[in-house]
Amino acid sequence: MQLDEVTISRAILETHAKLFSEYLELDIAIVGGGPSGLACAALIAEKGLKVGIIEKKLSVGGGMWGGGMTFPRIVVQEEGKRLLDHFHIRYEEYKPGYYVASSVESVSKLTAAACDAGAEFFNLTSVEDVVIKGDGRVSGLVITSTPVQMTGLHVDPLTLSAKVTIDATGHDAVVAHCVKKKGGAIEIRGESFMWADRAEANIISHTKEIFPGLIACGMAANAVAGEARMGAVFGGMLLSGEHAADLAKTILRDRRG
Ligand code: 48F
Repeated sequence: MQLDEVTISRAILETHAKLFSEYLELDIAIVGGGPSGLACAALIAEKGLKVGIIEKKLSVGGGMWGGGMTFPRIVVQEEGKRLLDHFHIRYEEYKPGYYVASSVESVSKLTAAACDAGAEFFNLTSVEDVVIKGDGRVSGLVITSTPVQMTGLHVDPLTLSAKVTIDATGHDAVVAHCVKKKGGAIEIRGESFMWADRAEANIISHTKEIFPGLIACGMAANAVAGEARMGAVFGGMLLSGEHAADLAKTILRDRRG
């Protein structure tokens, strides 16, 4: 077979433009492809909803790749073990209730699960603002190309719509800050000191709709709530992603009536 460079370029441009255009109207927009966003994406897309993951970096995985201080291992406690099983992530029991998994395998299998479930990824894409109109809820996102953002070039962004948005941007809680910056009534208390047990115990109650149409998930939920951080234990991230998926489904169902 003789390859033609223009056909390669056209294949990329035409297929991505078509997909991008279809995904400008989403059921669920997940901002951030870290562990909580990936788990959430896989568990919502599994139910047949149209899910897009917007990730500013080249690769998804967020803070999970590096494990603990570059040692590529993560710990998941008893409560999160069933999600390791759900995503076919292998682990060993280090001590009762402490399960250790490869961080690389964990990111890879969460990502594969999200792909298999039908979620679509938009990497190198940064969320820089939200759409809030007369109904007072977050109904879309303003997105730009990360290289454009990094270089500070004066290029206007694009916009997508989403019935529900999930802020899974980690410690920075970027989407919550976008809402607050323009006067939206969200109190962002900021992350507190390291206290793994407390942070993990409370993350589910902090995973909630923090503004109409916007759910905080993962470390963003703890940062908004003024909750502790937890370091390289990841059960709470998976469980928070699962809880955000359930909440998003309920919001959509209630809105349909
Ligand atoms: O930080 P991150 O991994 O968030 P998470 O899912 O998990 C937290 C843990 O990794 C760890 C921890 C607990 O074990 O303390 O830190 O809550 O992933 C957040 C993702 O959001 C992306 C960012 O690149 C990362 O991949 N992100 C951040 N800002 C934006 C964004 C933005 N403006 N637009 C798109 N993506």
